[in-house]
Amino acid sequence: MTGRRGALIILEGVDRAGKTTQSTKLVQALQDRGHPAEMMKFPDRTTKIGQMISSYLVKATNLEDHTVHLLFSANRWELVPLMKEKLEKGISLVVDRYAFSGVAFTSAKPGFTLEWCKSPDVGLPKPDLVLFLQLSPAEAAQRETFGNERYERADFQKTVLQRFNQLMTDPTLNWQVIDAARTIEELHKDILRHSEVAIEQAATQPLKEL
Ligand code: DGP
Ligand code: NA
Ligand code: NA
Repeated sequence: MTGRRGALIILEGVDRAGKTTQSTKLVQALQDRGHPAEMMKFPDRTTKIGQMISSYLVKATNLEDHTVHLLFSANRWELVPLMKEKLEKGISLVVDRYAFSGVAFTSAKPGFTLEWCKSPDVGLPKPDLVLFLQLSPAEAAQRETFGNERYERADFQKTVLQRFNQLMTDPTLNWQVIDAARTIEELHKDILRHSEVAIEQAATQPLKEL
């Protein structure tokens, strides 16, 4: 009775790259083409842990940097049983941010190594595809101005981008870099093409772990 499993597809990138718009369009397009698909996003601000993270991001509370890193990771872990259940049922998950944001954002702070930042996420379901929406700091600056949330500063985002570039050298992951300076429709076409390939490949492969 083992049917096809769904694919775990992640969208990553610096803030303002268009991840949320593209995740929404991708889920719709996959469903229209007969691939069961659902959207998720991290941080998931609806859980108790997610509410602590949200309060930190809107600067209503301050949390120590290691502590908040572990909370972001815990927020991913608390959704793992649900993610596995859906993937096993054949539903592909399109996820707006994952462990890579966790590592890139925390390791952009002084005093954090990539290795320390990666460790709490070891064992999470491994993505079948990581789409990196690439936007240079200059291009990002031409978009709407940043909001008031923590991390929404050009200098910090520049360091985050450097960290993402380091993470992309991992050959055990299927990273695909998408030029996010193009139109919404152009990006969408590329993203859909990579996703359909990943869905076909995932169907015959066991889900691995980070
Ligand atoms: P979003 O809701 O996608 O705008 O994400 C909120 C902010 O939190 C955004 O600046 C990216 C950052 N972020 C996302 N995941 C993590 C994480 O795991 N750790 C840290 N430190 N920051 C994260
Ligand atoms: Na944001
Ligand atoms: Na977003």
